[in-house]
Amino acid sequence: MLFIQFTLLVAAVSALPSSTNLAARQACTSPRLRKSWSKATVEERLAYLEAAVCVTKKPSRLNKHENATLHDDFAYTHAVLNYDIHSFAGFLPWHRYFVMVYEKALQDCGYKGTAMYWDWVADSDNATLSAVWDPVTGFGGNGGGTGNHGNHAPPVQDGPFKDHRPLYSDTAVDQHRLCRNWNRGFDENKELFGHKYTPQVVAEVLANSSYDGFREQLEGGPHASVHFGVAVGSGRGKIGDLVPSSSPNDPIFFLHHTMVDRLWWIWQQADESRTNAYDGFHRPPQGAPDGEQGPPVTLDDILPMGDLAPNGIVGDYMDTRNANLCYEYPKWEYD
Ligand SMILES: [Cu+2]
Repeated sequence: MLFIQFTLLVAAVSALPSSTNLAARQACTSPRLRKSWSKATVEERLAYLEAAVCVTKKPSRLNKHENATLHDDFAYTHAVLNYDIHSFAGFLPWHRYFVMVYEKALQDCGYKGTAMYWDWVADSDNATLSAVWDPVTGFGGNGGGTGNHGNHAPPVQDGPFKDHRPLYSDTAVDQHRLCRNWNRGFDENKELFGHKYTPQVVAEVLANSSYDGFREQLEGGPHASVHFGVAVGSGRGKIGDLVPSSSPNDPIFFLHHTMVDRLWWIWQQADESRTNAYDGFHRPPQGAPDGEQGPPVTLDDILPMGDLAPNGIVGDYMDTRNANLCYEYPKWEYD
């Protein structure tokens, strides 16, 4: 009898999130609409860029290195956690939280808007022509110029980040100019691998009925293709900033991941039961034999954020209408 009572108590306790953030799970009253960069006004874009430049000049919170800025903290945090935040279910909620931490950093720099996304599905026909690459109302274009850039791809030549000097490559101190190395679409490829994220391809990814099936195809397909399309020019040159684990070095990272987040939101919107749909397995410890997997994921899992921000809990980052997120996106619009 005693044993049964104890079991019931344990069951009741474990039904609650392990470290409840009940305030976070209150619904917000008026969610904000996150916009596509190409549909924002010029004033909105310039306000975003001004704040993004401000983040590259603000002092570090982590204080790992005397030259580090707040922007470097984002790259470092992502790099140091690389193994724990990619290639499993936690990829989507972790990056949702990470974009939110960045959105707050922009707002601390006086920005009044929300995160915006690069709609690479709409731009997939020739992503090099996207509004995001504009030298004045965007993030500047491809790397270029002459000279020796060591291990790095050619530096970005124009736009508000042409003087941005990321401190890290992966987790190593290696200050360099922001660099990109666009895939120019030779052979069977479209520019920036756009054939990997057309409306048709992405609609197929969205057709997955299981959370982790959807996550795996989105992460390995369109998400990865954008990283590689911007940074590795068909593997024939040196690697730009958007590919190593320090990929937040390139401020376009946050617009890319806001688009990834939007696609997850669109997938969740298709059925009410998907708001809290979360399944799959943790990764095994690093170096474990091939084929091994970690324990099943749960909504109580921790989203580690290093010293950049408090750790989160997956369950707090599932519903974008929770008070701690409080945003929504335009729906699927490519048919
Ligand atoms: Cu990532």
